[in-house]
Amino acid sequence: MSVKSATFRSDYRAPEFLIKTVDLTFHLHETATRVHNTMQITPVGSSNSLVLHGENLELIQIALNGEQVARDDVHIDEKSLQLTVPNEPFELTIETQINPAANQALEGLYKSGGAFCTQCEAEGFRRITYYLDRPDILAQFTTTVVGDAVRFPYLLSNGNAVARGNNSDGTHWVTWHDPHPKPAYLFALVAGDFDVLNDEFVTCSGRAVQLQLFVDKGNLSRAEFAMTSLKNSMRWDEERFGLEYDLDIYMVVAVDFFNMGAMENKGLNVFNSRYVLADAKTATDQDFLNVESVIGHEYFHNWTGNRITCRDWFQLSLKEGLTVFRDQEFSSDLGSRAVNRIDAIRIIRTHQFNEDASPMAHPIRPDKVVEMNNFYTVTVYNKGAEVIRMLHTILGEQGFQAGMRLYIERHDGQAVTCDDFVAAMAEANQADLSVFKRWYSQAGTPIVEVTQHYDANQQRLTLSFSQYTPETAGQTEKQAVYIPMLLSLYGKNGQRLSVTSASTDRQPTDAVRAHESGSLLFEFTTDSGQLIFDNITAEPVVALNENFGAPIKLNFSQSFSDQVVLLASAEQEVTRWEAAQQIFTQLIRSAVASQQALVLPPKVAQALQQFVASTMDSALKAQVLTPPTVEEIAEYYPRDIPLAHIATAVHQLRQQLAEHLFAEFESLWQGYETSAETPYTLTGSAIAQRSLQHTILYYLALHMPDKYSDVVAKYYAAADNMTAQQSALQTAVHLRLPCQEQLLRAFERQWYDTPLVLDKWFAIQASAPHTDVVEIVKQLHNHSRFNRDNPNRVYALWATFGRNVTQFHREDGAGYALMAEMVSYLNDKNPQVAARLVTPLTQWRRFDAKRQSLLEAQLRQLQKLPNLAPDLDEKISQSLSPL
Ligand code: B3K
Ligand code: ZN
Repeated sequence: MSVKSATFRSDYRAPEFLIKTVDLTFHLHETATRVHNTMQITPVGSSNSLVLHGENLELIQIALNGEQVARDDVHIDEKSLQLTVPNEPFELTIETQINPAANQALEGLYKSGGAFCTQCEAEGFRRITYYLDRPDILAQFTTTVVGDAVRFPYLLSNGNAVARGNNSDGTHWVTWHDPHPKPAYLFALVAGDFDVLNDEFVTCSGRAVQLQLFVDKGNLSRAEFAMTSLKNSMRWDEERFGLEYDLDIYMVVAVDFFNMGAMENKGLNVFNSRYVLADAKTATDQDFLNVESVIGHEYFHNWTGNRITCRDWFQLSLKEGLTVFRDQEFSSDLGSRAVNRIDAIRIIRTHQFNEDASPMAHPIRPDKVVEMNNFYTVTVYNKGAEVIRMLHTILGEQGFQAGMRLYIERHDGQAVTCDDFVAAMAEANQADLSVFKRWYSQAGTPIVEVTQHYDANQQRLTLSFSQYTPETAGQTEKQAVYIPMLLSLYGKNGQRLSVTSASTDRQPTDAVRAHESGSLLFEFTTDSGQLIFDNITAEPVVALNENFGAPIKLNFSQSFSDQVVLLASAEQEVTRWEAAQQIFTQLIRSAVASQQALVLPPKVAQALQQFVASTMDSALKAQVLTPPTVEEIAEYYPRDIPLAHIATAVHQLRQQLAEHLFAEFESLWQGYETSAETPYTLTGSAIAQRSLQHTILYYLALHMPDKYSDVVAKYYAAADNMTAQQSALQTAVHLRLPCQEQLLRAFERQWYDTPLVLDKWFAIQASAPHTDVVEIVKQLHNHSRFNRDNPNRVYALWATFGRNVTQFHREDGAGYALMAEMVSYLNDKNPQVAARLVTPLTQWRRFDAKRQSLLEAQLRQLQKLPNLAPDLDEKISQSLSPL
């Protein structure tokens, strides 16, 4: 059992000591790196006992104001170092030794291939040296890195390089100084041999910033897109948020061994290579868009995260929710706003709703944490971004930007809380956000019920709203939340009604206001309420929660005819897409309930045919033609998820779409085939066209596998880009087309030596809807190119398998046993990755009795592991604890 105990948000205490400056010297060595650390420390409380964090460190020596401290006067345990210090400013020097080569947790200083690199967020710096490793300690860092001149020509750290030199023993050194005081989690060091892409950005005030992108040798051409994205990010933050970069240099290093996407270390981002390396041959359109968004995200942290940081880790969403919102806006301003919004909605509906229904449910600002790494979640990040988006909806772009300006003016250079952020937003807008703040403290997905009543005599439409939030793990009492409900009224002919006012049962007038998006905004902040629209001459069609303005589940029964009106005519693309999703969801759920075959109603089929034949944007067509997944539908069932029935209904829906739209699909496909081969470009319209083309090929092959197998194989063979290759392979494998083996072999041969691409090959097979996937995953695990110690490989094969709900939850429990074995292995090596993989096991209470007992047995077994890491311990205990 692990020794780590929970910490609570309410236990926050201001620090008793501040660290003004820290001077670090690293003598790099694979297994014995020496870290020399000199801190200027100022006591600010009355304590003369200093406790520093430290883990996996070997203390070499310690000196206070230049005098050695005797070992007996220092108390060291597994997590800390304590000594008695004077009640006035002092200098503390600590030398420690660490073993980067043995560090497989990839936290602290570790080796990625031949290079040294660091990851310090959340609490990795304490694995480098003894320190006050908490985000409210802001210090100025000066870092000297000493290393072999041949193997490590580049020695990098935060800030500006201020001195360098060579030693007679074949080593060289560089000293870096970062003028911006920062918390230790933003510290970074990289040493290695790279190819470098150099560029420059001139800021709005005319300062030239040197840009450098470091990649493994031979990968330079795959770094161009990331560099362009970086410059776009810098320009966008100036234009949309008025925020300018603040150092003379910005560096990004791509490494192959990395637990997550990337890290916003000040002036020296470290990236998982999958979010840097991209060219048409090896990256899909989605990969390119991901590179753009992660490059943007880390860059935007420079203001929302680095200049203004978190007071404590419970406030993580202060920087993450806000920065995800900013990167979403960046991608939307540069690309398709509707597709970006749809992607974000799908993430919330599948993954965040799932987390809300899990034993690890937590508010976007958690109250209790055992292992902080467990809280880099879709709730903190993506629901956090939805909460920021709701503020944006309520305050409008101008009001939101006024709030941002006040927030930055007030808190630049500080470590602050979510409350501070909301206070700035409220004050800049003279708004009362006290009810709104419940979004920060309350976990769970609110359910909003709406009924529509039309009185023809009075020409009056009444919409009745009520809301409640089902209880979540550890939080039973719930209050009404502040829901900015965007809505529109349409005539049955598809004309939007120009309604601008409504009354309620409480307020007489102005219960709604015109919103800048074109919809009406109803601020629904109580348990129940009514909206009354007068002078409505005929029963209208109502579009509710447009743009998914609030992250809620909506219960609103609407006829197919009304939904078809919205699909065909709504002014906002997201509203059209949503209408189709609602139709599909309703069809799937009724088929599950009745256990009868799903049949597409003729009027729906007809509306979809017209939609596909219309001049609507291809990307939106592709989105409309992509119904909810089994995972998304499963979130409608709190208990006894009828997995097999959902899977059947989802499959039948796809078959029905393939059948009813076959003629439209065939003619579109013929158009693609006869149009001249166009070389790959990454424009919005080319991306959109490919997404529709690939969706259509899937449906054609679903409907006529034998005929279209050859078409898929030919399309694969002719492809000049990874988007086409990947999609053809996925269609072949997921539909088990006759060409499947041939394509799998061709892909494997072609990309055998390109791990990031071969990851797609692993993932496609692990996500297939076939009953032998468990066995296939087992085999692939032993593939000569699989490496269980590289997080990217593990995510591609194992995390993908864990998300394949129908096959992971195969009735015999074989998936559970396999996953548990992998989790046990990773427990000793990389607990962060282990904790990610254990997630699908922890939701055992939501399944039938048989699966429950199989899942529970695996969890109990894992709980007995010797040296169970706190990451796993927290999730497993949470999952097994009585309700
Ligand atoms: N801030 C980092 C995430 C750190 C995760 C630590 N386990 C990346 C990001 O959100 O930008
Ligand atoms: Zn972030």
